[in-house]
Amino acid sequence: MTQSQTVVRKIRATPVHDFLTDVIAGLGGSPKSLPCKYFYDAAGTELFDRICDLDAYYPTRTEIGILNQHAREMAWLIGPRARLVELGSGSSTKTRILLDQLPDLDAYVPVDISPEYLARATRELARDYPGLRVVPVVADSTKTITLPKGERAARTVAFFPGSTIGNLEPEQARDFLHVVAGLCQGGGGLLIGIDLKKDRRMLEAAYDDDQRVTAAFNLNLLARINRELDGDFDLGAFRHRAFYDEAEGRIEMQLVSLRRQSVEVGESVFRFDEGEPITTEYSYKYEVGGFAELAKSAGFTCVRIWTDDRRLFSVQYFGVERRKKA
Ligand code: AVJ
Repeated sequence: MTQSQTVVRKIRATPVHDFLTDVIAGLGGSPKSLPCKYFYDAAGTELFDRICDLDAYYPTRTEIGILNQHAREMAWLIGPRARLVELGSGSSTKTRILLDQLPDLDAYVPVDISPEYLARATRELARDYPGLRVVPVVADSTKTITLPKGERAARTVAFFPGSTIGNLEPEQARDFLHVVAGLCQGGGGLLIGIDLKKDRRMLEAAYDDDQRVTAAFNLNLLARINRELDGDFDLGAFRHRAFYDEAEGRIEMQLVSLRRQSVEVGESVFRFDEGEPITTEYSYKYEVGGFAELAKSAGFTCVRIWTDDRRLFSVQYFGVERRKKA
């Protein structure tokens, strides 16, 4: 294989999670919960793309604005012959802004939980960036990340846009960052998008839009359980709720049972009281410096922080010391 060829590795269809096991554990718990990673089937992915286009959902366009404005500086920090590993790559839209400034990348390694999404993004990138080596990896990047060997690369830089790290509780986020620091040790780095704390009204409007797209996105989780796990959720008997928990610094999304009811999922039965919530997602918001502190505690050094004029969102670049701290 030469560097100038576009190489698209075959995507392995290894199961990355056990949906049924996680649903039974989550609905059997008290309080009830479901992991947010299961939002992203084909229907959920489409709904998420619509969320990103909503006026009320400021993170996507704000982050894209920051990337557009500072892409050259970001590319300079990423440096020559780097291997760019994107965690939760989705459609790779934001990556293109960086790729346009990185003609000498060693490889682009998109890591995503959805094989379908990954296959499409890889095809489209291969078409638009001839000469770019694209090495897709199907994985739940918040669990274990096993990367192909990258001995040709001068360094590994992780790209984690979208404030997706906000789904993790700060302690899990730190553990995750520590793993990423391990991947990027030896002069690499991390370019990460972080949503910022702000006015409650603006936050809540972003997660409870009046076009009800986020509500449909949330409820699709129950529809997906019905489709894939032989569930009998009555979608009309649950309501989307999203609120900012200021003490915890996070948006919490729930599906609230509108009545006392029982729901079957495969062989299991779950009882709900009227008003009982299922927590479906946390989305943590950070202070600019607060996140940098968290990253430092995971072994990173803060190099550069960019924000928009209104300080709604930030993109942060961290380096990793040559020798990883324990
Ligand atoms: C993809 C996790 C960054 O938390 O803002 C959007 C997901 N949920 N609207 C977020 C989401 C509801 C999103 N992340």
